[in-house]
Amino acid sequence: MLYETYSNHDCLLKTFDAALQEQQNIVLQAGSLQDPVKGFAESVCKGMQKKPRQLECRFLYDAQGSKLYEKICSQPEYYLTRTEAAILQRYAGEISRKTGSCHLIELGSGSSVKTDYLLSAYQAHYTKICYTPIDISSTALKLAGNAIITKRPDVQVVGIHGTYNDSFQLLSSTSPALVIFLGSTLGNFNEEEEHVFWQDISQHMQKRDYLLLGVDLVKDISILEAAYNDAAGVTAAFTKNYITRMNRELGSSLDLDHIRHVAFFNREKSRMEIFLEFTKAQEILIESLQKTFSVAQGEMLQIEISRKFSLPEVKNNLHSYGLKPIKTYTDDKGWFGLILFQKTNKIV
Ligand code: AVI
Repeated sequence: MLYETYSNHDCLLKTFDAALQEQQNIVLQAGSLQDPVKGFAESVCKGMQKKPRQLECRFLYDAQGSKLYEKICSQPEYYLTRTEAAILQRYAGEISRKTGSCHLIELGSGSSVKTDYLLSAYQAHYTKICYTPIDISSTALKLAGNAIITKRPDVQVVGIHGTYNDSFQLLSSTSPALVIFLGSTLGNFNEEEEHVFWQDISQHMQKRDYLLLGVDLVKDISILEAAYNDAAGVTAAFTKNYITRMNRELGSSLDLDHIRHVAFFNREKSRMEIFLEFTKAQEILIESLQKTFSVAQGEMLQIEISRKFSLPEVKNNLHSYGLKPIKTYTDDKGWFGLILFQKTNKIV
């Protein structure tokens, strides 16, 4: 896979179009990620000034964090990935027939492992498949891209190393498209972030384009809490890796032995809440900004939320952004939902 960097957004869009025309396999890095340490420092500083303190979960995914997340996905308690994969395996053929031939664009593609069911189904029905994975981890993108072009030489891969914001404008040059948003990543947005996200997507999707959305559904609390507190401690290591990243990139000098992972279900807000609890008072230093924040013993920094949904709620909500539900797929236990939407012109 080629890898090129573009700080200018128009230039990125032009190169994206040219790569599609020239059948290149390439990953394009967007300008927003060119100074990740500065972005991280500013984000931590902002999060530490909130009340209660909240850090942005996207910084969980450095190279080590992405690896740990892949490991979480195979833990016995973390049912989300295998349940969604089984739904995809079962219905990818039907989904590909419903949408017809189209450009596949995946937001937050990670390892792209589950997407392979879709690539296989689209290849079985259509020639000339183009896949655009979009992710903030360059390691994950390069590994996934290389694996796909090796296994499926007829699939063209034009990836974007960037944020979701970097990719919305691509939607005007890729129609007809299927936008893929799996893994219940939607659950990591709060309601306000979700609103902005759907507004942006629906503004940029062309009429008749499709969206395939994977959402984790509300279920027994003990199952939810076990999924975020696996016995092998992989989720705890994933959360604590945030601190390792702060120590390495921001010079924070925090003592990891006195910070622990806490995750529980907030029934009122229908979401898992994941925190780092400080078991002794510590100072967080952000060297480049010359800032220090005191954290008291027992204080919890929120690192992530993971909302759990109901199917009618999701379908009604997206309908109001002009995304019409076409078909819903779930597993036998009704633990996870995959919904296919089509863009209409009507915003309700
Ligand atoms: C990526 N995201 C959907 C995961 C989730 O379940 O919210 C992230 C995760 N955090 C802890 N375990 C998994």
